[in-house]
Amino acid sequence: MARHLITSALPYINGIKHLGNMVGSMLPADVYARYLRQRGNDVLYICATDEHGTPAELAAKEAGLPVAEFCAQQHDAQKAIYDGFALDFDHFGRSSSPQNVEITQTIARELKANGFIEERAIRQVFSITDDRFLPDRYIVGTCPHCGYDKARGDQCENCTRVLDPTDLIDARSAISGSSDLEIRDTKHLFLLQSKLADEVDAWVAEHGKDWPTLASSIARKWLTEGLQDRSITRDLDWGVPVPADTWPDLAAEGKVFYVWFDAPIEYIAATKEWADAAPDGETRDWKSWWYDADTTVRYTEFMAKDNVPFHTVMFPATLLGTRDRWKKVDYVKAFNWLNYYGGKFSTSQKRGIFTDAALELLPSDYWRYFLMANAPESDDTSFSWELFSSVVNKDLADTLGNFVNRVLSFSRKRFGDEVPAGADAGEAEHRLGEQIAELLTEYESHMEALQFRKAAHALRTLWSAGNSYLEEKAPWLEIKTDQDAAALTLRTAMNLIHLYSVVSEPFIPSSAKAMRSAFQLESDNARWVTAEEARALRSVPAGTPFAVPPVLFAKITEEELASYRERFGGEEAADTA
Ligand code: B3M
Ligand code: ZN
Repeated sequence: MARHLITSALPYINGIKHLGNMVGSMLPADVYARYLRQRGNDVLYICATDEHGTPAELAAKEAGLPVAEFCAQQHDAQKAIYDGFALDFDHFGRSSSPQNVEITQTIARELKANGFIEERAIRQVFSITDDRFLPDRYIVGTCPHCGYDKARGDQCENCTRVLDPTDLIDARSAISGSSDLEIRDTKHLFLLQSKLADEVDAWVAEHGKDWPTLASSIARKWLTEGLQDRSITRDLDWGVPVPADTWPDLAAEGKVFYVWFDAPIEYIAATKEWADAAPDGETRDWKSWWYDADTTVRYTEFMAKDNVPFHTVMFPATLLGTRDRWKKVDYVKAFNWLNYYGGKFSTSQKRGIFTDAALELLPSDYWRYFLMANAPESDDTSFSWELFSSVVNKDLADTLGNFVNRVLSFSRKRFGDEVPAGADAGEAEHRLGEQIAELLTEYESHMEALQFRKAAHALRTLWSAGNSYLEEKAPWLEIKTDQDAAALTLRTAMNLIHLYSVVSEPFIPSSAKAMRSAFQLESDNARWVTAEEARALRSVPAGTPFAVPPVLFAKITEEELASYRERFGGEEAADTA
């Protein structure tokens, strides 16, 4: 039994995420984790909210809440939505946890001991009015490059150039608006990435060979441009404190680690949170997943492309620099952008569909299937309500849902509420069995390769095969002349339904469960189907009681389509972007 560690990029705490975030990190990770579990692997799927940094402090301020309270509320709000999407995390933690404080500090100490963290004096902007330093987004002003007057201390949103707060013209505090600022000398910790560059390069050369091009090319690009030493502390109230035993001066000044330093470490810490939360009588060994686990655990990370540099270069540099036996990533599954009618989904401009609104509209399986079948894997893809409703109507309602309902209702009407026996399998059933076994192998190979669009396509082809079989056999005609022939067709089709219920689970878990529980089998679970079982189509024997589940997928009507377009904005919303 293989051990699989899976993480998805940690959603930032400052607000509800949109569907573009969902499809590039958590959803594919959940699909993959479910698939591997069904196949009997030992899987640990870990995620958490990313809670530190200036955006969290500023969002809390805007909400009028102390930052700790704001984060606690937002964590619960996000968690509830992910439950709604049926994301089956083994643990959904918080980067502000005591476990993360402990492990982040440990790693920082190790880096210092090995000469990879150094204290340096730098000049920073200090606000007299606010009585504090103004890092990153706490300072705004005019961009020296393009003249945009709301550029932030870390970056100009208009021309995208990376800035240093001291570059800004007419700088002012984002907190008070005060321009009573001065430059003060202060000390910060720097991670000496330049000293680790060769090692990271060698590590990427060895381990990045099998990553998707999107991930390896971004890693290469960063390495070619050269790894710079980076400041990894900030003057903020909220964050992992610099440990006083190692840096007493900086700790006394209240410095905390930079959010991108502690966020990836939370993957490890959240695993410890999971272990610490074990119910009585159960022991969970977090260390065996992360320590000395090079050959025993396969670690897969999911993220959108903007997060790739941090995961393929900076986090590995951090772990390599510890000279300790921390597990590093084996496979980086990176995604492009999902757009909204060709324009960007945007949290700040509230354009596109947010995860909470999506769930208010339709059950999670509709979204899960659509998003994965159109995942931005090889390129950016675009959401439109037209495409969404056509995929839902064709694939889910017509191809799968209708098949299930038609078969079960017809059989109940003609043969009662047990699976009918009928004739022995004939030529058509043997052909079908071969075809299903073959399609299943294809589906599995795409899942193993983490090719989700192709996997969704193969799944839909499996569903279609059932429809073709049914059309070919036409039990509604067979029944007029040969009851046994009709019963055989229906029993075979019911076995297909059961097979679908198992193999569709990664994509549409709630509907899959409804399909599976239509049959009252003695022992039933979602354990994966073997090729032999697929060929035989006999898992549900004659005489098994069954019920007809409520309609699995309702079609999206023209009126609904129009109302969604109206409410969320269609083309126009993107045009004005
Ligand atoms: N929170 C991504 C983001 O919000 C960031 C991911 C952290 S993963 C360690 O864009
Ligand atoms: Zn600019």
